[in-house]
Amino acid sequence: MHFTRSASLIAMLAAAGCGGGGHNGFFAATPATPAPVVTTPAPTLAEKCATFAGQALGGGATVEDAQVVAAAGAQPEYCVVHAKLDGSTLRFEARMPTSGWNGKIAFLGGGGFDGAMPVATDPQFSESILTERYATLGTNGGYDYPGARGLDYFKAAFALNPEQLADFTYRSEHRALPPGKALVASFFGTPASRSYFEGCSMGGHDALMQAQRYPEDFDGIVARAPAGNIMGLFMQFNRISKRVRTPANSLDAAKQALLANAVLAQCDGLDGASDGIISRPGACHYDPAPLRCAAGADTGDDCLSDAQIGTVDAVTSSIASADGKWTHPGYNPGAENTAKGWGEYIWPSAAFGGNSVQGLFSDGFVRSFITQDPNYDTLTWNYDDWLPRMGVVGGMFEAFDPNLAPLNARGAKLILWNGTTDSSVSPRDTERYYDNVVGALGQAKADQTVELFMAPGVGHCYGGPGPDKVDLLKAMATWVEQGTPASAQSLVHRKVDASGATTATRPLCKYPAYPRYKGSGDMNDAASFACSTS
Ligand SMILES: [Ca+2]
Repeated sequence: MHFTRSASLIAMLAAAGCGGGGHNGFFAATPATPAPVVTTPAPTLAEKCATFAGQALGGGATVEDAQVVAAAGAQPEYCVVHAKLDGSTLRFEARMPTSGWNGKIAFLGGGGFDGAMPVATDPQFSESILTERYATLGTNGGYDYPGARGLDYFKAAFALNPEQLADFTYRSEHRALPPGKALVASFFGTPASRSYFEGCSMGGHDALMQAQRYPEDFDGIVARAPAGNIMGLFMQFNRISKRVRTPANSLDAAKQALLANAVLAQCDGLDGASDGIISRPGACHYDPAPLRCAAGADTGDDCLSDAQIGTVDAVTSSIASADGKWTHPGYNPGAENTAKGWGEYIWPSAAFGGNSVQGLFSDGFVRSFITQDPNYDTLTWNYDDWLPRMGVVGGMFEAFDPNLAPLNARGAKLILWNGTTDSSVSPRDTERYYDNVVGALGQAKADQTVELFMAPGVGHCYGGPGPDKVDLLKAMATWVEQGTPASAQSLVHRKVDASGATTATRPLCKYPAYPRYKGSGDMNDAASFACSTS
């Protein structure tokens, strides 16, 4: 359509030029007039969008479709392009604003077992992706999960396919980045000046994979609730879910509240504020023994049986495989009775056939990644019987390598972030990873490259009693482009209500510091807190 319009415009301009030439032609001695300069107006980006359909991109990918999508909410009008890696089921999506592009790429990490394109409007992503008009890229993780996500989604059948397993576990973003960059450069007529990556959960895992295995790919990487210790995570998921699937081992709502209140009574005030937010989980050292029922039997909702205490111990304690290669540190106590605490991943639900979200995910992992038997009885699984296969899968999937020297040498940056009541990606694991990086690089080099911020009272990726919103991509861009580390930007976590209004703020404290109440002032105001390590 736009070519037709341009062509008619050229015809009009040419006609006007001929008229002028006619006047000049009246004087015979006049030197030959140069041909009139006719410029074809460049198509607008919106007009350009559809021309990409069917195009081959550098990097072995072909565009499937391209169309303009009207602005909606925070999302400005954009050109959406879907492309497929040739000979593969790996696909990626680009969303490129049709005006006001900031010249940069934000690559979005997916979530769960992937199978769909991540979108920047999801609440785990930084708001500046849309407000500052990044071009976004994201992949399907190597395969498309068809239709709505039912329980079959968690079976992760794709992992039985070696190519899809490789794409999902470590390489989908790395493969999609070159054609994605080529597409962005072609669309805007200039390459992106910077490329950033942001993801949460499995997207956080992917963020760590980029930082460790492909340090040349991105200028800055934001890893929220990063499931880098993915092998240990699934071992712990299986361990806990095996227990809670036996009803006598699980805690009903009243017992969950009993436990949560006992934990708060011991640990809430350790940060100076009795506000329902445990900001020093590492100092909590909670022991459920005082809640034990008489003789350890289940005698009612005012106590825990030995089996139930065993479950609390399983959730909060560490495990390790016999070869010492795969470990998990357990989860923090706190928020045992809320959806964005232990409720989200740990407790079983009738809606899941008596299974938990941890159980659904780990069943898929055990059956499709490890045993490669869709009917394997996951209640009998013992990781120590599968160490060779754990080694093969972990060699692709684990993203817990603390050697960030290549990232440091490039001058690229990594921001780590985790909620303290996350019951999927353990906050202890993210702290441990940071500590390991400091151990590998030394504090001075680590400080050039990585910072960790814990979000007290925040669950998996967002939500929970604690303030949870912070634009870490903006913080990253400021660090990379202006040299000011995130920890020197006076950042705050915000809690927002349904209308988007801020109802509470807390300072972001660079780990190992936490926000400590000064003893006076509004507990909903960040100014009433100071970052402290004691
Ligand atoms: Ca507190």
